[in-house]
Amino acid sequence: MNFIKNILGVLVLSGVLLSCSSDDDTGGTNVQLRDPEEVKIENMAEIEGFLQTHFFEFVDNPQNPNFQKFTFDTIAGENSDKTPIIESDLLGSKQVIQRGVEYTLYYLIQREGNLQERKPTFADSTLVTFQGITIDNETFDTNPNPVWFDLPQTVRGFYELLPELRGSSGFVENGDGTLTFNDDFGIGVVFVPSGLGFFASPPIGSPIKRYQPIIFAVQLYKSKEADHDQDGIPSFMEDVNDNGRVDDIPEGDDIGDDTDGDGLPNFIDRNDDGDSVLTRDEIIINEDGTIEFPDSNGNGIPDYLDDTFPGDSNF
Ligand SMILES: [Ca+2]
Ligand SMILES: [Ca+2]
Ligand SMILES: [Ca+2]
Ligand SMILES: [Ca+2]
Repeated sequence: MNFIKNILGVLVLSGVLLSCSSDDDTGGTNVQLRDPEEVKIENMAEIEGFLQTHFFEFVDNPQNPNFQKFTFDTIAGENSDKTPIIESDLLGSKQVIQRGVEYTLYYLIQREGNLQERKPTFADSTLVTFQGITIDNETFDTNPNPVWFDLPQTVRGFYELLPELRGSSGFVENGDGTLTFNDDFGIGVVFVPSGLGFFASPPIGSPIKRYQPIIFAVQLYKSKEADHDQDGIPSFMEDVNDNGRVDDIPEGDDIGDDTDGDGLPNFIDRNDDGDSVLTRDEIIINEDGTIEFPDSNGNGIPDYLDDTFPGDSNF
């Protein structure tokens, strides 16, 4: 069942999903979404409660060595002596700001991955397997076959884990067309508050409840730097407002990620400033792969983001 592939694949813009679903749920009448800050406080208490009351085990899977499984259980009865996740040396956290709300995102790094391999950026393509688990410890999907994910199309709580991991040093091809990766790929788990997950709009048919935190256990085998619009600028460098997302729509004081306001965020726009010259022709890519951003008229704005240079006089 490729359920998770579908649910991750459809979450292109959580804002769009939120507005769609509030209409869908009610046949068009307005549903008041809950206050994200209030939901966050509840979710963080749930997640921290889970980390305090549960331990984890990493179970070998002889049938598929590339897909070892994480299991969680409560610290009680015969498991009273287990170490709660919150005390694990493998537990880390980072602060993530999404739509003005600051979240603490907890994650476990079971194994970082091969140190010679690159860490993906938040906007890259990644070859992964994963399990999805609700905070009620119910598995809502397992996807044991490696699949390429375009991180900007996944929920933020998922893609924020990937830059903490590295891929494997290689693989062997089995006779049947499958691959077995060397046992040095990255393995991690992330505990996702709903504001960085599905919020009010869990995928239809899944056991995830509205506003419920979820957990992803992820294996990273390989990653590729993405340049979605092939304009020569890697996608992670097209996060104009520098907030860890590439698809922001301008809102109030926030310039968003769409310089020319044509509805295409820069990472999928080949002409970022909408003038007469494509982005690729307004930057310099050196032989060693480094990129220069000329500012020909010296106004402090690089040419590729400056619609006054050379301007649209040719049109
Ligand atoms: Ca952004
Ligand atoms: Ca644009
Ligand atoms: Ca672009
Ligand atoms: Ca320009």
